[in-house]
Amino acid sequence: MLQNIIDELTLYEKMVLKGLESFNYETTPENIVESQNLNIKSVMSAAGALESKGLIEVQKDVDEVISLSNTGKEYAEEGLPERRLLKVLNDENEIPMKDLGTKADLDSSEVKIAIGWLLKKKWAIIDKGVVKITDEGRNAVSKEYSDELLLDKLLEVNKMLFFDPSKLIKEGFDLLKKRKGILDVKKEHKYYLKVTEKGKQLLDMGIELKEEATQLTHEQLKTGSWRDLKYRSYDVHAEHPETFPGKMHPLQRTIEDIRQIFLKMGFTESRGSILESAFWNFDCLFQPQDHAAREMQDTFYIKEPKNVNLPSNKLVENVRMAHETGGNTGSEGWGYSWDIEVAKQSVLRTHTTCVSARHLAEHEPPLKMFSVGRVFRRETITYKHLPEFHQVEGIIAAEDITFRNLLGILKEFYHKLGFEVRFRPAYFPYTYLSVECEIYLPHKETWIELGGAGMFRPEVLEPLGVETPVAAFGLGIERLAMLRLDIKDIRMLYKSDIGWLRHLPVKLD
Ligand code: FA5
Repeated sequence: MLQNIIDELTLYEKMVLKGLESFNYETTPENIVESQNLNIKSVMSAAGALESKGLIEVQKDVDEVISLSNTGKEYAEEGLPERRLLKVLNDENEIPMKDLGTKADLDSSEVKIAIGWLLKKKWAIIDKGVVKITDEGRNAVSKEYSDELLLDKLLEVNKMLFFDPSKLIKEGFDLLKKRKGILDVKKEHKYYLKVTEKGKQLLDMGIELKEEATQLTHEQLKTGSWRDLKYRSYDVHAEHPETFPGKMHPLQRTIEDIRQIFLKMGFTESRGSILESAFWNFDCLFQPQDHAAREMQDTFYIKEPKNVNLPSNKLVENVRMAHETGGNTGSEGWGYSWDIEVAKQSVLRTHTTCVSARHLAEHEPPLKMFSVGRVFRRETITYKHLPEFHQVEGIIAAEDITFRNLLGILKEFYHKLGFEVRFRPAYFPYTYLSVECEIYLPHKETWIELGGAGMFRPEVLEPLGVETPVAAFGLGIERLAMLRLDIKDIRMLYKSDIGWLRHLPVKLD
């Protein structure tokens, strides 16, 4: 393990570690720069890498540092303006204001500063336009003041820490900071490097400094000399920026997964259209024309086109008979007068079962068919209801297909998606026996309804000319996706919440 870490170290990282070892495991980056003959950038970037591997600690301090500005340097070298004026005053005792500049070799702005500070330091007084030296001024001639001592010191040492304990400096600083543009106060980052216990263990194992091959030349490849070079191991655990590769939307992912399951179970896929006639959506499925689901408040009826062509007369007549009298189905039918105009109305399909009905009209059993698609209902939106959602629909038609087979297939399907399913008796106008599938939510300790299923009734099959039993099911996909993604609100699937989408796995469990 530690050897792996050694193998993954860059040459610079090794040099910094070795350098720290020679300073008894801790020192400043500047010392490493000198001892290892590296530049500060390389040392700091190697230190960052070593820190992320837990081999050293990088302590960071911020110092406030003072240094002299250009004016400050000039004052330090030539004396403060008031000092220069004091010298002349000491010789001449008094000087008229107007002569100050020439006598002390100061420009007009410096004269102003000089007078101001002469008065502040009580080195002179002004009397009727004449500047006169005071006793305090005479005493000051041979003394250096704290501001001047600080200037001298800064000139000598270049910069010093702001928090210097010396009183002298503090007083000097207080005086100088009242004047503009003499001192520069800056923040300086200071680093200190310390080898951790893990780093020490690594150093104890011995770190060899050897040049590593970084870029191979054509020559090295041709002659095979690349074989004898030393390479650094890749650190597969190195920190890296987070990336968000493009991936399928989780709802589409779920649809694709469902598709794969049915294809692997031997089903063929069929597609229908979103715009359907009431005939295929309802009538064909033995749903009476006064059924609640057909009402305007449950179904979207389309204005344009208002009507859709119906299939062959024979099929339409068979359906009429099934509804009115039961026809040849052995049933009494619904016992009302069936209206072809109602059947012609165009609707947005309310379920995918119409795709199954069409498929049965066009294909001979035995068959196993599934279809996936959008369906539409006039629903109030809630955490588990949408007006537009997806269903997966399927039929299995063969001589010996039974209700038990249907339950087995549904169980198998949900198991493949990792869910436990249970069945409850239900009612659909087009199936008998009928069930609803429910899935267990362990964290809520409840069951959620995911779909309906059953054996198509003779009133459905006979008009379509189907002579074998047909098992059918229709399952909601959004609700299934909610379970897979562990989301509490179905609307999340249509929200385009990029933060949530980015952090979802590429492959769902
Ligand atoms: C049907 O749509 C039947 N056609 C299913 C069927 C097919 C039964 C074949 C028998 C034979 P239902 O209306 O219960 O059934 O809808 C099926 C599933 O769609 C529901 O269990 C639910 O998971 C989902 N679903 C229904 N309404 C909504 C909605 N508004 N929003 C989201 N999902 C819904």
